[in-house]
Amino acid sequence: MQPAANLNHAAVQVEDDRTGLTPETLKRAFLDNLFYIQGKFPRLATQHDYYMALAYTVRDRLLQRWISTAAAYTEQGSRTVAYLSAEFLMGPQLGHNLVNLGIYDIVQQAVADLGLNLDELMEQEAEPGLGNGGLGRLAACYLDSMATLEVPSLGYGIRYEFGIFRQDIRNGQQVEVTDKWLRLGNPWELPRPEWAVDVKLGGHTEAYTDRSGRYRVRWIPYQVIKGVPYDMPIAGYRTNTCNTLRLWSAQAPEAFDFEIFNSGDYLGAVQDKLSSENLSKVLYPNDNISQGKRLRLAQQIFFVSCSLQDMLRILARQGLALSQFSQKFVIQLNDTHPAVTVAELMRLLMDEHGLSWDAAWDITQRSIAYTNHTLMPEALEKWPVDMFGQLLPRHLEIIYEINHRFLEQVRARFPDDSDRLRRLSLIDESGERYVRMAHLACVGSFSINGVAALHTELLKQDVLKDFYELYPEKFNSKTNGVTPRRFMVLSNPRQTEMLNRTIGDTWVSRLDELKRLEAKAEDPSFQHDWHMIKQANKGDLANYMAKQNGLVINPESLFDVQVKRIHEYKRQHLNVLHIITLYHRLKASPNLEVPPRTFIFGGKAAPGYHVAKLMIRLVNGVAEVINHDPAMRDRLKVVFLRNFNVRLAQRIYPAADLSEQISMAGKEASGTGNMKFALNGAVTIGTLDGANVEIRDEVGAENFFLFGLTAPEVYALKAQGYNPWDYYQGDPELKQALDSILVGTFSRGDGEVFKPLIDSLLNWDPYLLLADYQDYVACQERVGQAFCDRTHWTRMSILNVARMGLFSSDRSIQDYCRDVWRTPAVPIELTDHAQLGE
Ligand code: NBY
Repeated sequence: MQPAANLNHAAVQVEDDRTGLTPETLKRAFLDNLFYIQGKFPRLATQHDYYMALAYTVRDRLLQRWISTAAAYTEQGSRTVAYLSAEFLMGPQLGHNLVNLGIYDIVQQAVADLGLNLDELMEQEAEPGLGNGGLGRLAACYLDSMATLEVPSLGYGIRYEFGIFRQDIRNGQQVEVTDKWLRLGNPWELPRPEWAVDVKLGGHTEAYTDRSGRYRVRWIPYQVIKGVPYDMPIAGYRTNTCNTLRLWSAQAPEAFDFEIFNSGDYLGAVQDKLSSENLSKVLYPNDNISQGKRLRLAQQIFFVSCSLQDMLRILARQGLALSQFSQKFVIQLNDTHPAVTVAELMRLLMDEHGLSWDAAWDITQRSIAYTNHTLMPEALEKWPVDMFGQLLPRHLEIIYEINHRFLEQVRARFPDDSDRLRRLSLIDESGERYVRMAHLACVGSFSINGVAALHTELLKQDVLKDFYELYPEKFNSKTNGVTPRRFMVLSNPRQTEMLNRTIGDTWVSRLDELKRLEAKAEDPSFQHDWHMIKQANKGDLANYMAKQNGLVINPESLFDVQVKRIHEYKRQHLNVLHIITLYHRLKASPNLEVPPRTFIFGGKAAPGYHVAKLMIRLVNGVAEVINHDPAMRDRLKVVFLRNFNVRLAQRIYPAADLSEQISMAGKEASGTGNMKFALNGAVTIGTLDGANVEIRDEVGAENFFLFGLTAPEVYALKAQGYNPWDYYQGDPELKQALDSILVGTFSRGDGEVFKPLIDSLLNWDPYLLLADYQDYVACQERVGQAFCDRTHWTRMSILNVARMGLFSSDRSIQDYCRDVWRTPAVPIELTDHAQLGE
């Protein structure tokens, strides 16, 4: 369509008030946005109005890149990564965009000239908490790295109206509060209603013969839901690339309620509209556990179908044939949450676009790659066949057909091995029948990867052993990484400034250049400055803890930190057993020489996970006793920081001395918090689990506090018959710690509160806390001694940072690009696409 000729002159100037980058144009744009978008003038404006005005000012400066990027990808038909994830834990956008655009300082100045404070404005932003933990945050780090490396990519997910709940602590217990992050508007999104699509649910299927006499299937749904895309810009670090995160919001389709409207049931129609909108209402707050709820499955098919239809639209729009799908797109499945992609792509290609099974299967298998994030059996998603068939009758048929053909192949390869067939089947038939989503993902994809070397090995040996024997060529390992832009430059400006001064600023996008710091590790004046930076960061966190928790914290004390989701396998309660032991030791021997310590915890428990909630209560119970004991003043403090989220994480990592990574070996797939701590100069105490193994290899065993059973030792101990009671009876300090919890020392004398937690430890202890306790406590003694030698500790801290270059998400993405995606970089030239009529 040609635009009206007179619009040709409506070009936006590149360097004008909407896009200019001088303090003057920034200030003018800011005031303009305050007036014309927020509808406020300074005397009436709130801090939030100012935040919004600034956010729009920054967004305008992204649009030139965003539009140029979209245009380049369209014109060049660039191969694009479609990153499908039920979660994107983006965190606050303003600061991160300022860093990536390289305008942090100038905007800070412009804002200050107007009498405002940038930190205070950034505090106004409601962070998009559209994820639970590691998996969702990894997706966000990967978007940052793909944009930075100029890799064409589209993130696809769900625009949850309520993200992860806000955690309040009342009487030491977690209370969940809904996260209404969109309440005051979201300046970082653009709705794209013109690209809305329909998604079918329920109903039944009918076979028919088409005009050419071919067998076809038609799906008559019970319900149709409209998906409306909202786009968020993803700017690369100092590149022109600005990719897109496309999140789908569920709505009732107009045509649907119109029918009911004609039948006179207006209120019924409105009800239907409400129920449709429920689909994208709330993020399921579980990590590493699958609940098997119908609404959750509906969310999965919803965002998967919307995203695939969107890809097919883009393909057609670029004039490419269906057979070119896998040249244009590579779909990365972030765990099995989007695994129904395999069946939905088949359905779209066959039922909606008329392809044959073989043609559709060829495209599907060439396009999809699957990342596994867990070794926890309870996290492996499976759906009761009945529920699946009621919601997705056509997909169930397709899955049966995939399974039939798949098992034929297995039978040919392994004749007379019915046990293997049963283990490999997409359907679990051991009792109630289930669809196994990990199996669907393995069969439907060309690549299967774990997220750390150890994790991938354990997948091959255990969880996905049969698939590894069948398809060894599909398996590969991609160790996770984190973005240094958010987790160093933005969150730790002091350390960043010192690094820039010492080795220049190119490390931000070439993290292995941190190596050059090694030369400084022995330099006393460098060590002194390094130490002072850590002290300043600790002072900031101490002030925050004073405000939040009403505690006086000594910034000279060892900040010993465990922040992550609360889970038994992560063993926050092992940390607590050490604290109680240290407490008992200090009570018994007041002259004991140990450095003062501040134990800091943070993390959310899934609302239905009672033991995890008890673990939070235990931390707070221990905190209450220790923090009120005059004998512990200046020696021990225990702090639980409420509502751990991306923003709080950014405050905590720079202030940590010791990073607790103490999961039972063989359970944490990778961990990414471990990387964020080490990149901010914390030393790790950890087990040989997940990426800890690789971190220790990189930083050197002498700069890492290792303890605990290894994964093979864990299996051996369990195989020989583990009895926690033996450890309890055999170690007086352990017994004393557990007994003190049981008699109510940390629950105001109530001996019932923690009984379930302690009973489970004494009778079962699936995560071997009691087996690892002694080694952990001994290792913590070595930590305490090392901390007392400031020079030694500072040297370890410097070397940790210097040797962490491998753990940039840029490296992870380069590995995916090389081994899995085969997506070349596409540099973007800024062109004046605001010019209409071209
Ligand atoms: O993914 C985490 C792993 O535990 C961690 O070791 C790894 O570093 C990280 C990134 O690879 N997994 C994780 O965060 N999982 C979830 O959040 C999650 C959320 C929902 C569900 C399952 C897992 N679910 O089934 O609903």
